[in-house]
Amino acid sequence: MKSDKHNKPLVSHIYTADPSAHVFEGKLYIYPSHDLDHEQVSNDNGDQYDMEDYHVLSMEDESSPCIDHGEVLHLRDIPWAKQQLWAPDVAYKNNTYYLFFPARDYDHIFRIGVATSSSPVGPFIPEPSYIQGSFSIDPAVLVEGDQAYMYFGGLWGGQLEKWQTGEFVTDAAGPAPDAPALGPRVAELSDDMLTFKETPREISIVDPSGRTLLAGDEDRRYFEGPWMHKHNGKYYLSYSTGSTHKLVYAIGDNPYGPFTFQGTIMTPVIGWTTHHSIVEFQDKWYLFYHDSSLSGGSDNKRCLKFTELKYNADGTIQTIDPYGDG
Ligand code: FUB
Repeated sequence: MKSDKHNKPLVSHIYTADPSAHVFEGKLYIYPSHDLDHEQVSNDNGDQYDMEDYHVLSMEDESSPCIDHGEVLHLRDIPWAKQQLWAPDVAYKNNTYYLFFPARDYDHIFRIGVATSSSPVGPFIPEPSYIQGSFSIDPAVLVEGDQAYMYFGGLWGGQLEKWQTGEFVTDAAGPAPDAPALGPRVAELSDDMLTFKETPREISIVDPSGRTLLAGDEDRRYFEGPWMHKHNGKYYLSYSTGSTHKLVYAIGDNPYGPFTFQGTIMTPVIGWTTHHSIVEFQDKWYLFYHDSSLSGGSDNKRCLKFTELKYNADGTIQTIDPYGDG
């Protein structure tokens, strides 16, 4: 039976967004961004998302209360980061929990950092510098046996357009509408999870005919918030389409792709951003996401929610209407 916690704010004492959900030690842990109630200007650069710390949430099962374990990392303790702690993720390997997070450095460039803990609820101790060679936002890490891959990247405020040459170009524009869309990036992580083992590669997302999605195809092209999960041996890359506010997915045969576009996981939510994660827990699959319902629609004051995610027999995902009856 569906718990009455589905599609409701998971917590309401703080604003939360960008949930990365994982099962650690038999329990469900959720690593969100912590939205703050401030007066920053709202613009396409994302200045309104001016977050300063991370909390960890957990649930024993889908019906139990969601516990806030409190602040586990603060901006003031990260030597290289100046502002904007955006969407994080956590991975477990080497008996250690690794919190990966994007932030702007003192040159206003988004980089991706890592902090470690022996516990899934932290506290997390940051490394002195960001991961060398990292850029842009929204890290999501897939651990497969001894290997781990980081997926990342976001357009507009996430600065992915500025890295097309491999260097940061301050005023670089995005591709023309009829040119190939920018793809998210993937890099294998080193065994100690603290560095990239390789130069990040751009992921190709193609339509069912094998043609690369175009930049003007805003209903399908990659914008931000990548997530990677495996189902029946296939690799599912899911992400936000940004300007068209959808969560969509593409399927591939290996961690690097290419990935073939499939369809929509979730139709638009209240608020501009949409960001998610997918996790299998106690024999069900769940979609964690956010909307701005708790604040009455304020883009930078979001709240986490979850619902069950269902596959069809052919491996495709059933589209979810966040405000439907289903
Ligand atoms: O929360 C700040 C940014 O908004 C995230 O990094 C994006 O994915 C979007 O949700």
